[in-house]
Amino acid sequence: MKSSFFCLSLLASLASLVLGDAPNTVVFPVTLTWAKGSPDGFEREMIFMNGQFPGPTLNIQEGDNVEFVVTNQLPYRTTIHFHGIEQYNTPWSDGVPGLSQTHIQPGATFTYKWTATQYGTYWYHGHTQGQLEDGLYGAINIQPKDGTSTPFTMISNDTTDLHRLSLAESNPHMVILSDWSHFTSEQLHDISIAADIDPLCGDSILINGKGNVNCPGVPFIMSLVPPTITPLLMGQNLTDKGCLAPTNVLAQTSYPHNIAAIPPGLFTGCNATSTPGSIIDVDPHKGWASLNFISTASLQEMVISIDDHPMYLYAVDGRYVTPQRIDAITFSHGSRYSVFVELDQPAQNYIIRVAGDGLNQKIFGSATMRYTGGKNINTPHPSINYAGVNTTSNVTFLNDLAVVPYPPIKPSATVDQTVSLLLNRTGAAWQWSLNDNTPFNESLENMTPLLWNPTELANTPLTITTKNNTWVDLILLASISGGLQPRHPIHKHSNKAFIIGYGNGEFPYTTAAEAMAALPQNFNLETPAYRDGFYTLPVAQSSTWMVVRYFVENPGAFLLHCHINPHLTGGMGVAILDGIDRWPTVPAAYGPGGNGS
Ligand SMILES: *[C@@H]1O[C@H](CO)[C@@H](O)[C@H](O)[C@H]1NC(C)=O
Ligand SMILES: *[C@@H]1O[C@H](CO)[C@@H](O)[C@H](O)[C@H]1NC(C)=O
Ligand SMILES: *[C@@H]1O[C@H](CO)[C@@H](O)[C@H](O)[C@H]1NC(C)=O
Ligand SMILES: *[C@@H]1O[C@H](CO)[C@@H](O)[C@H](O)[C@H]1NC(C)=O
Ligand SMILES: *[C@@H]1O[C@H](CO)[C@@H](O)[C@H](O)[C@H]1NC(C)=O
Ligand SMILES: *[C@@H]1O[C@H](CO)[C@@H](O)[C@H](O)[C@H]1NC(C)=O
Ligand SMILES: *[C@@H]1O[C@H](CO)[C@@H](O)[C@H](O)[C@H]1NC(C)=O
Ligand SMILES: *[C@@H]1O[C@H](CO)[C@@H](O)[C@H](O)[C@H]1NC(C)=O
Ligand SMILES: [Cu+2]
Repeated sequence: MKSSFFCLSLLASLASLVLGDAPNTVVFPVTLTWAKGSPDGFEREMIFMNGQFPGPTLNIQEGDNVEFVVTNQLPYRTTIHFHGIEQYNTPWSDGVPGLSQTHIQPGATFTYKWTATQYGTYWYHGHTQGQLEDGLYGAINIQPKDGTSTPFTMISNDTTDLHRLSLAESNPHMVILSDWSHFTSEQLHDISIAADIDPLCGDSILINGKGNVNCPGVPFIMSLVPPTITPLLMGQNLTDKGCLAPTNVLAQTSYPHNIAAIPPGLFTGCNATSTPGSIIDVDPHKGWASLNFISTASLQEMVISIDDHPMYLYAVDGRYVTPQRIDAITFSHGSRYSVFVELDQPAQNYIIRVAGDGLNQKIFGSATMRYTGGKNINTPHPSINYAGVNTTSNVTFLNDLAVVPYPPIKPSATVDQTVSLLLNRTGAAWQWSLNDNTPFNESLENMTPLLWNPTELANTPLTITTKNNTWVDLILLASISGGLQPRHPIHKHSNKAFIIGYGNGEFPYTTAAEAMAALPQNFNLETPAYRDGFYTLPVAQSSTWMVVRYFVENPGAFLLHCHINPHLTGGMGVAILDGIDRWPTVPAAYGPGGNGS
């Protein structure tokens, strides 16, 4: 049965080469190795994919079948997740150990097979412990099917422009924004537990894998702290790395810490480097360029802006939106924003600025957008500064919660099930939870995958079950009772969801319907954002809440988790057993004893 299917799909892919129609099968082999690298001028051990960092871009067409073949030559176990990819009818290829598969052992090969049921910008990354922090990530670019309706006439009705926008969309510049640490993920996790701290201090920002360590000095860093934030520093300076001191009890709680277990270089000790940054070459004869930004950040919230070039946002998390002209975008961890840039300026170099603007750290990186034949830049006109703050009063920031999907789609007005989830820090400064103060212990990576045995965590707060073909509300309650909380980029595996409401304060309601009756101005059921990440509001003065609504249509075991890497490894996740009444039969190759191919 299986081998005849395989032959059929091979035949189909051969036929499509000739005929150009039936689904194509794209085989994409990736060999993972552990070697020394110095993306920001400091050498450490890290992960390479086919000898590259970031990994190679997976370029495919909507409808293609993908065979992503991972050969693990790391000295560690691993898995790979495809961020935002639905895994429709292939939940065993979602890449979460303990949920959808067992680990890929050193020396082993595993083939993830899935179908590109959506178009747009996505990415792949390691999903075993903190491996994302070791550099295991790359871009996915899925071109839409011919005839897909685009929103580009909302940018221009000029036929030349429209032609150029389409060409730009077909040949995008993939721009990966990441943050980088000089410590390995394993070291960071061990330190965070030994010292009992949340290790939210990095070394550099990388753009397409290149960056620098910047050390502008404490007086300059302190000049970036607005007076309203100064009280949160509790009389201390930010460190020379721009970080909140690990002794800050508001950020790190008053649990007993072991500050002596923090090695030099983690929060303090800035050694500047000056390696060449990334260059993105654009051709002004083409009129427009598409920059498809992906945040693969582990720690930092990042603001991006391009000198002298407004951006026409046209897709978010891989899907078209009603376009907007903006100057700056704030990126949550894992999110994707695709923009068009009109190449109508003098042929020069322009700076792409990326600033970490979180309370945890002031950190900055840049790349160059170089016009073909361009000379060096003369006078930069930045829209944002080193801290990601506007430099003039006319800078337009994207409001990510007000983005409208295109074509318009909206959720059901009613739901079949409501699940309230408490976002809290639990029991230690490094430890977080997403339900009932119960961390999703990292040792759960070792369980028999829930896909094979969905009752394994029954009667614990660590699984939620839903029925197929139903609408579900997830109410995300971020509680002030555990102290300050940053915005959490909560990511749902498998399908996207509508962000239908959010606000500050306690949420004394049991359903969205009750809350809507009391707070209609906080809800939007007509044009809500449709995302695979939900960026909760920060908890500073009060608790905050957010309601996301989704349709269950793809049975399987899918993680819902915070995408701040130390929060994920610190337990901030819960397994959603979607469509428990229609539980899938796992193919032998992906079940017990299967070899994943
Ligand atoms: C293009 O034309 C459509 C239909 O008339 C209109 O709705 C849209 O606003 C126009 N686009 C621009 C950029 O003016
Ligand atoms: C903060 O930094 C300034 C300037 O570098 C220095 O004068 C001051 O003593 C520092 N304050 C603390 C509390 O370390
Ligand atoms: C910074 O560089 C100096 C000189 O190379 C070295 O002694 C020191 O250990 C470095 N500090 C960190 C935190 O890497
Ligand atoms: C930044 O924008 C805000 C809001 O428009 C404005 O009040 C502020 O003056 C701007 N900052 C600068 C430096 O112009
Ligand atoms: C803001 O205004 C200044 C001064 O008028 C102008 O030079 C600049 O281009 C404007 N910036 C944006 C982003 O529109
Ligand atoms: C996580 O589980 C492991 C294995 O059961 C246990 O040793 C460890 O103490 C747990 N960690 C926490 C923080 O509960
Ligand atoms: C959140 O966790 C803290 C301990 O970190 C605890 O005191 C508090 O009660 C928890 N909040 C809720 C609502 O359970
Ligand atoms: C789950 O529900 C969706 C939406 O109704 C449907 O398309 C799909 O076939 C169902 N899956 C199963 C396994 O029943
Ligand atoms: Cu978080």
